[in-house]
Amino acid sequence: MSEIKLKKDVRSRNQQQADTNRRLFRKSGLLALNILGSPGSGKTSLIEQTARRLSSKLRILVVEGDVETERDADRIRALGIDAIQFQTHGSCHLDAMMVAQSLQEVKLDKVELLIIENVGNLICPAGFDLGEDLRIVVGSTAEGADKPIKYPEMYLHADACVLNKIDLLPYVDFNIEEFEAGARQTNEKLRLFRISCTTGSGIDPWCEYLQNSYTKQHNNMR
Ligand SMILES: Nc1nc2c(ncn2[C@@H]2O[C@H](COP(=O)(O)OP(=O)(O)OP(=O)(O)O)[C@@H](O)[C@H]2O)c(=O)[nH]1
Ligand SMILES: [Mg+2]
Repeated sequence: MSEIKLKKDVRSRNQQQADTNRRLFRKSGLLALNILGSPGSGKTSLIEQTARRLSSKLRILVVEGDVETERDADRIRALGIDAIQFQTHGSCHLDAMMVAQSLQEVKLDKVELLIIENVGNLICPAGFDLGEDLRIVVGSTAEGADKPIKYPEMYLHADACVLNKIDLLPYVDFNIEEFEAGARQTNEKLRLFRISCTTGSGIDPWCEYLQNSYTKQHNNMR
């Protein structure tokens, strides 16, 4: 089999499972997030902050994707939030089958907000639909403002972009306008958030966006 044919088969199998996941999520009435971004951009920190604010309002389940270790799931569990760790043992992204496997034993009708943290990587996760409702790309001021134009796939299909670590702006050479213009150039519909998970700055509008998205989804199902 040629490499191109093999890639097409992998993508189409993934898409079938992603469609199945999405149907299941819709039936359960939950809002599913796929959180992507480079290693260390602050994906888990964002989930921790989100869980702290929203766990009294929405029942949250987190699926953590990592190449190795249970560390990120342990961080979420330390907050009293249910978390499942999926270790890919080498794969640089989650796929829809991995998500389905992670959720096999879960009663999804008890979940209102499902947060999936993808493997830290600015390339591969972009090509794999997991069945999510919202795709969120997390960047940080430590990575350089040119990332959206250098890795456009990540931004192209995202619904929102969180720029994290804005507390570092006085110390790093980072042009926030350049970053946001690059992100918008790739995807003009992108919702932009400026956040610091360390200070908590910008977390409120982000959580409001999630709550409104959940309410909209829930009302649409009636
Ligand atoms: N200064 C600062 N540091 C942050 C912020 N958010 C996260 N960090 C730090 O950045 C590092 C990486 O954060 P994580 O949340 O583990 O990043 P991640 O994207 O989940 O990393 P991987 O799962 O390994 O891809 C940690 O040392 C965090 O404490 C922030 O807003 N400001
Ligand atoms: Mg993480």
